Amino acid sequence: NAQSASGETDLQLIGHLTRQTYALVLAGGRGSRLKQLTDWRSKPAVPFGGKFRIIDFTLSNCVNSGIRRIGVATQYKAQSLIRHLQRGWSFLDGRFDEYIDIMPAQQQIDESKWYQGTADAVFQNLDMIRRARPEYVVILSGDHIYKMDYGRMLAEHVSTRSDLTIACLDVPIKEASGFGVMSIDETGRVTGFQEKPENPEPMPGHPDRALASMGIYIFNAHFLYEQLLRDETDPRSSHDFGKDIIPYCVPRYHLQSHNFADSSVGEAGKPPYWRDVGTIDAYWEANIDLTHVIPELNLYDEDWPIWTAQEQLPPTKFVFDDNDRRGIAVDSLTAGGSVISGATVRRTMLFSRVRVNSYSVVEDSVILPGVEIGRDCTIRRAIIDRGTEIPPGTEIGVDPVADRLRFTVTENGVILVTPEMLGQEVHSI
Ligand code: ADQ
Ligand code: ADP
Repeated sequence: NAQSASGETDLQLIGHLTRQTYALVLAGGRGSRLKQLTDWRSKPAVPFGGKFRIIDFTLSNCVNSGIRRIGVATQYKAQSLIRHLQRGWSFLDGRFDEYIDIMPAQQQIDESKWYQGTADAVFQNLDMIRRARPEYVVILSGDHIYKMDYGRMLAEHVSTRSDLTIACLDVPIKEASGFGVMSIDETGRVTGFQEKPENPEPMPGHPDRALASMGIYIFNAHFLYEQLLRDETDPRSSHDFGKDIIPYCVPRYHLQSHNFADSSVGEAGKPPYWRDVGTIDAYWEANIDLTHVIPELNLYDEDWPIWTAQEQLPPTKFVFDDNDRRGIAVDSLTAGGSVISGATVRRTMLFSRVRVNSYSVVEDSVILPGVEIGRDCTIRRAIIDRGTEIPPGTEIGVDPVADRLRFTVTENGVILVTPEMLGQEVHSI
């Protein structure tokens, strides 16, 4: 029938467009609101969801959308990120013209000059992008958790004949000053853009919502090159997309908005999922949400797999021994290589290679890879960073005064524990 025939044509068209696209993932940010979680690694390299790192979501979106020529611009403490990309993403090794280019800041042009704004990060890698001869360039951030089909956004970008398309979602107005805030006309064309305004403009008819840029841009490649070259010679520019390039382009060119709801990948009837996980509280909450009976984010969708570096690990073992000490975990996720012996784990995200020993109770917590929890510990509402050894008998989340003396405690009472806070060396990041 006519409908399925046109659906097929759409898919063919999108497949054609994604093959002409280069994706550049900005992965240089520290994410300083994540406190000590980003002392040794950049935000995109922070572990998330038991097996993944934050950047895996953006990269999986690329691969699942059919965009397989990808650059990753790194900057702040990139070692852990680069190692992860080499271990997990090297299947894009250039065969079939599918690849990941790692673009470390300090190796380009002038060694003393790190990237300035986000536009400068792209400008410094322009040669690498040009060599791929793309028609379209997607600029992404490696900082967010979401599932999105960039192909659908690309199709809209092409059908509206735009120079630049910006993905957006509506956010509560009180959070809007952390974003680029846009106004659009009835055709979706962008008519105004303010980066992180103090008084964000509400959406027409919705005084409590604002239209926020997600920092996801699709440029016609030649238009991008022109704009970057122009911007780079402007002495007043801070060389940032949100601060400089987009405000300059709004009155001069065709900028289109793309509604995230139209390309978000999720179950029908569920609100589109997008999280910044930029603070300790948001990070804890997004991980704990995955332990709920029906989480907001579905990691089990085989049509949209999240790819990552998989360690070769034995299965997790639960030991229920002769003395009736039960090793159990309920409402929890556990990655491979862990042993839960004679301990109780509830509503907790356990990453790989975790040990929880007898008489210990762990609740509402996020336990990163390689953590060892000794006997007789009580741990509640905590994030325990990679490789921390929790000595026997430790209490975390029991006495707020004692917690504040040793650990980082958030407004919402989430406790961050790192090896250094316990006087231990950091062995792995
Ligand atoms: P922010 O996220 O606040 O706002 P920014 O700090 O520039 O903008 O970071 C954007 C992305 O680029 C992040 O992923 C960061 O890690 C990375 N990054 C920053 N500087 C970099 C550099 N020099 N080199 C490599 N990577 C770098 C942006 C937009 C807003 C929009 C929000 C949505 O400016 O308009 O609303 O994203 O989150
Ligand atoms: P913990 O006893 O604190 O849980 P251990 O590392 O001592 O941690 O032991 C892990 C698990 O291995 C124990 O829970 C127990 O089930 C099992 N185990 C340890 N020692 C023995 C033993 N001597 N005989 C049988 N099982 C044992």
